[in-house]
Amino acid sequence: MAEAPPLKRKREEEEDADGDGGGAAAPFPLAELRLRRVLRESARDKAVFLHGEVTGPSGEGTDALVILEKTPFQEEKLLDLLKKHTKLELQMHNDIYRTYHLYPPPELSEIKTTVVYPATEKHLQKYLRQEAHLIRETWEDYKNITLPFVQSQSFSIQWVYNILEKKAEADQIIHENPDPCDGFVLVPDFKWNQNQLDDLYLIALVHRRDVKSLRDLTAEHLPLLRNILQEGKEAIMKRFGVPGSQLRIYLHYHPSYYHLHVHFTALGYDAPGISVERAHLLTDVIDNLVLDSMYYQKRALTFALQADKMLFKRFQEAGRV
Ligand code: M7G
Repeated sequence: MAEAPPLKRKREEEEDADGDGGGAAAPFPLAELRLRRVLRESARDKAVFLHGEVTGPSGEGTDALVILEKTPFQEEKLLDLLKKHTKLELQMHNDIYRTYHLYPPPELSEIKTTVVYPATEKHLQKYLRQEAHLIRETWEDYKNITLPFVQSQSFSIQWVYNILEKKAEADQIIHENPDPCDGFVLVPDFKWNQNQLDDLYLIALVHRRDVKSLRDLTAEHLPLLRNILQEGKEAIMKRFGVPGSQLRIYLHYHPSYYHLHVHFTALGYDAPGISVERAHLLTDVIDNLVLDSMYYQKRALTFALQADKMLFKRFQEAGRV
């Protein structure tokens, strides 16, 4: 088990209501949440995704997405976990084999809780368990089907601008290259609670705002991508002591947010979204662009789409699935 990062800083509890990320936020009214449905649960990830509704003073409800997730063990807290007011209740005993229910004190049984509030239908859809199909998107498909759809429908990227403009998570920045063209900001991903390195997860957000995804990349972006690779690895080594050879550094295609960003995760961590149909290693992306500047405007890219996603319907209407 890896040691805790040398520095853990507490995040702002939430973004403020106007979305610019500044100022103190009112706490999320968890006790007033009405559970509408369980969108998905994962025994493997020990996580559950909930659609809830918060009823305001006027009586009408606002949708909220709540993700509850059990966190990995922290080595330095194990002694406390075994000794400190922990209740051990026998479940079964057979010969030399016993299983127990262990009830730790509340401070040692944290559940990481992510809240999107107010949540849009798209946020809820993202976590709803549905049947998926592989799509093989040619450049023509991208131009004719995907791009118009993305331009009209994609998630707001205000949170990205808040980070780039230091309106949110400014105290979280691990590294910044301020160059407006070839620079980026490296911050912990909000999937990571920063308590242990086992599930280390950071993202590099580029300063320039004209690159949506892998599809926009050409050789012009090589200096930017090389900066992210090199400086990102160095900054993570310096801050967390994890060498570049133990990092998985990749882009998603499709991403959820169409502002170019690169994921840095611990190699030993099976982070969501590392499957072959979604993750593209940054080193491979750089090599492909060196070979052919128009590589990502020429080749077909494969990704999985859930059957009830609007984009899937567009591909169906165009006779592409
Ligand atoms: P993606 O490839 O666009 O989509 O990655 P995915 O969420 O389906 O993987 C965006 C990444 O940004 C994800 O790893 C998110 O966990 C992360 N992320 C999303 N939001 C809204 C925030 C945020 O407000 N702060 C931080 N630090 N990370 C975020």
